[in-house]
Amino acid sequence: MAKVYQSACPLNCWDSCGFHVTIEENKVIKVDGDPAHPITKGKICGRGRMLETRTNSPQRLLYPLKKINGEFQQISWKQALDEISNKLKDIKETYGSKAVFHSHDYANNGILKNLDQRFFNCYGGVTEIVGSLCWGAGIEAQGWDFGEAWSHEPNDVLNSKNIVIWGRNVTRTNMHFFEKLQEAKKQGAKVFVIDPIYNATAKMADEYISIKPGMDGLLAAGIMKEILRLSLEDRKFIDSFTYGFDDVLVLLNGITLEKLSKMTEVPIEVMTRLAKVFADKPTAVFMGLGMQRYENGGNSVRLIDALVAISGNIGIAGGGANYANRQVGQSFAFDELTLADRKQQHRQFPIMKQAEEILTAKNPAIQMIVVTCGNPLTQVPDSNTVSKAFASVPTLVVIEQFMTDTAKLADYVLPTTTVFEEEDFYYSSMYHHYVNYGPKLVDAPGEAKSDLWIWTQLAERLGFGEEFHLTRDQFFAMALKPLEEKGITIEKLKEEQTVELPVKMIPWQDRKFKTPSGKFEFTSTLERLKGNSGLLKLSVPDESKWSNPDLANRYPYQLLTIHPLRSNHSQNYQVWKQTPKLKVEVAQNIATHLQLEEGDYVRIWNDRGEVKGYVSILQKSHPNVINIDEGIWKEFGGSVNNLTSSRPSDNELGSTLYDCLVNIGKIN
Ligand SMILES: Nc1nc2c(c(=O)[nH]1)N[C@H]1C(S)=C(S)[C@@H](COP(=O)(O)OP(=O)(O)OC[C@H]3O[C@@H](n4cnc5c(=O)[nH]c(N)nc54)[C@H](O)[C@@H]3O)O[C@H]1N2
Ligand SMILES: Nc1nc2c(c(=O)[nH]1)N[C@H]1C(S)=C(S)[C@@H](COP(=O)(O)OP(=O)(O)OC[C@H]3O[C@@H](n4cnc5c(=O)[nH]c(N)nc54)[C@H](O)[C@@H]3O)O[C@H]1N2
Ligand code: SF4
Ligand SMILES: [Mo]
Repeated sequence: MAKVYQSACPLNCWDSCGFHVTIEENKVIKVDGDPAHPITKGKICGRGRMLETRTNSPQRLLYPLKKINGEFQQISWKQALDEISNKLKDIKETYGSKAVFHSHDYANNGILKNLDQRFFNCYGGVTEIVGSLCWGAGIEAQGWDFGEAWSHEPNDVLNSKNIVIWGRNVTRTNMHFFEKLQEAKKQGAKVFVIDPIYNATAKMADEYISIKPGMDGLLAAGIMKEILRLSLEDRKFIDSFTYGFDDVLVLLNGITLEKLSKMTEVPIEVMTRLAKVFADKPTAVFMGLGMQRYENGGNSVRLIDALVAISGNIGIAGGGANYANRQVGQSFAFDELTLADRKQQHRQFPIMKQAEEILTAKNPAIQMIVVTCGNPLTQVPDSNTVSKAFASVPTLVVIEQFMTDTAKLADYVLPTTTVFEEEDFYYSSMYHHYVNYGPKLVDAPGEAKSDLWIWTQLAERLGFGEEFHLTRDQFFAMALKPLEEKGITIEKLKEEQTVELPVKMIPWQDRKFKTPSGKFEFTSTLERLKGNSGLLKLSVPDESKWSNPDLANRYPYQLLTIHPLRSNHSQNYQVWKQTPKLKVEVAQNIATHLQLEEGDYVRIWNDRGEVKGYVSILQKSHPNVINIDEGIWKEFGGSVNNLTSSRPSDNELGSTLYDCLVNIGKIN
């Protein structure tokens, strides 16, 4: 008989939903939203529902595989684990543990997924990833300005008079925030959307502001100039709680509004109107992550933070420079979980540059790559170099559920469980502050095993098995230790399914910032201490007519590769009912200029690579913009990351995935 159980979404997503999962005879039948979950309220997206299809898919990896003479052959777990652990032993003895590179991302937001780091730390410390393709530039930027990237709790938006959605594709990527927006709008709040693409959120907005990609910092500067000209700034906040305001004045006085309007391609009267909106408090800004995936991404977020600060919208109900909420992740005891103090050796590769670093690494060169919770061949920029790098290493081990582009390249593929086949608890530091519990509901198919089982088996063979001789409950308790005194335990989480974390609901209400000066910093003292200027800049993307006119002549169009509607990155394309096709969305002016029609087959290229796909015309988007949704597999026409650049952002910790010029032509 079918029975419904509570569970949780593991996907890397803003919303971290609670689930109702129907199980019949050890099989997942249906995945729905948990009506009792405070954010989910019974509604989930297609990606969540498709976890049923993914779990039951005949394409699931079921047995350990080893590549022999270019072909995968099924081997036993014993053979796979013995061979991999022997290689790990030999590598450590001969080259040192740093000769192993751990390539990972955050495909699964379970707390126990962090135990991969426990394994590699106990092994002796490996070459690790630093930075993030996803949100790195903005997190670092808010670290400089506030001392931390913290957001307001979801319901606080109902206190806002004005809500500015700055480059977040809310309807598509953050659906439960969209519901809150609708509620706020019903109560009379005005919604503004700043985005180069006229997306579904823009359609519901009171005003859509079309902007040239990568120019958000300059728009913030223009609005600040108007706020100051009209004397709308919050003098009290600036004088009492900020540092470096004189530097902002110097910066803004060095450029005219006309120039800012020309560069952002936003009319001056819009800047004036937005100045008044920011002064009509409380005004909340909700930044997305797309707009910081540019060379100037960190600086763009800093200029938006500065705008929110001078208008006095920080630390007040209904205000805020909302980006991510790191308070959530900071609630757990990661050092104990990962045994951070156990590593003896240590080396870091920036996540963007992992391919180049692998190809050039010396002392030691990379001998083995282990991939967990990631699909770097599809998701990391400059795929052609990534392919070359991952193919160049003697041993590539990929722990996966599906035969992805990365898995295809592997020497060993180890089949792993999906969310409903193991117990964990799930959280996301992107939007809300609730943690969800997910029990084991069904057995894994074939011989698929959890990541934790794999680490435990390898640890036994490498002589540190005792560090994994803990039950899941013991690991959970370890992670939740800092919350114990507030009454949050694994027992409570199991009983209540969803628990609210004790975070600050309105950050910076006490005006005590986590910066070295204790103030909001327009000029970063943290950066000054490192010998840098720490000043805000009026910077532009690396690939633009303002910074590289020759390149812009050859490649006149800006390529965005935003997140797909019906897939979480590369995770869902293979289970769609219809075979995916690469869709090339082009601005109307490009279509007119090149006489492109809906459905035309086109090539998009730059010096790094090319892809081919079918035209779809974007209505009302900013001129000269092309979009191809990210994540599509090679066999369906991908990867779009053939075209993107591996340069890091201005503060080194973010990506420049959308800072990408291309050309386009029809294939006859
Ligand atoms: N459906 C779906 N939802 C997802 C995911 C998914 O893969 N699919 N992934 C999840 C993850 S990991 C993340 S990081 C989040 C990302 O969530 P979002 O930040 O919402 O998504 P992005 O696709 O990165 O880009 C968002 C918006 O930024 C706009 N944009 C691009 N460049 C600029 C610019 O220069 N200026 C401005 N103002 N806007 C710009 C794009 O047009 C797009 O509307 O989504 C999460 N949710
Ligand atoms: N061009 C372009 N590139 C992008 C982006 C973009 O906007 N444009 N977005 C970037 C962003 S925001 C992000 S977050 C990254 C995401 O990059 P990734 O996290 O690498 O992307 P996913 O497609 O989610 O791939 C994760 C893989 O992990 C596997 N997996 C799922 N669960 C588990 C598990 O429990 N254990 C193990 N071992 N494996 C599991 C899945 O099957 C999947 O193949 O991509 C980045 N890349
Ligand atoms: S992918 Fe996001 S919105 Fe969809 S079910 Fe999972 S957490 Fe909810
Ligand atoms: Mo992300």
